[in-house]
Amino acid sequence: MRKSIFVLNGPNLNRLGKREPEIYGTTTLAEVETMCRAAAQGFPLEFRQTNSEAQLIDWIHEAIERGAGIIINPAAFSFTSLAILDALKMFEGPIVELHITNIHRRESMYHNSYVSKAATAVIAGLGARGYAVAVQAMGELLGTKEGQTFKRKSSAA
Ligand code: DHK
Repeated sequence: MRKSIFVLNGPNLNRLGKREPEIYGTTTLAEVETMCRAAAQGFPLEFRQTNSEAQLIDWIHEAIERGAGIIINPAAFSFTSLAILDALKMFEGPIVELHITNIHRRESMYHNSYVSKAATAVIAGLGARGYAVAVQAMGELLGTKEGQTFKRKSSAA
């Protein structure tokens, strides 16, 4: 049985589509999930959202046990949570950090993501379609021999 790709979403993303549509667009999280499942190339997909930092950490721990790869939009926790960074450092598979917006072009409080220190790759600024790009890339990576034996090098920090 193939391990799952975990797509984890942080706070306020449950309101995607209604939340500052001029910034985050009008695509709802349910529509994003549909896009992810269409892009999953046969990989089982766990698609979840929470406003709780502790729940996000528990899901990362679950992925450590039964996940092949993690795609995570930590939302505001990107910039505040060492606890999420520490949890991600325990995950040995590929991690794609995803932001709908280009966080580097936004206000300065959005510029420094702790999560990037554990991420294999970062996608930011593609809008909701970035999720499908992330799932497609993760599926391709995991589908290769390299992906199947993927062991993230632990970061120096
Ligand atoms: C989503 C959020 O909720 C914000 O807190 C981040 C991120 C940006 C996004 O672009 O997906 O700053």
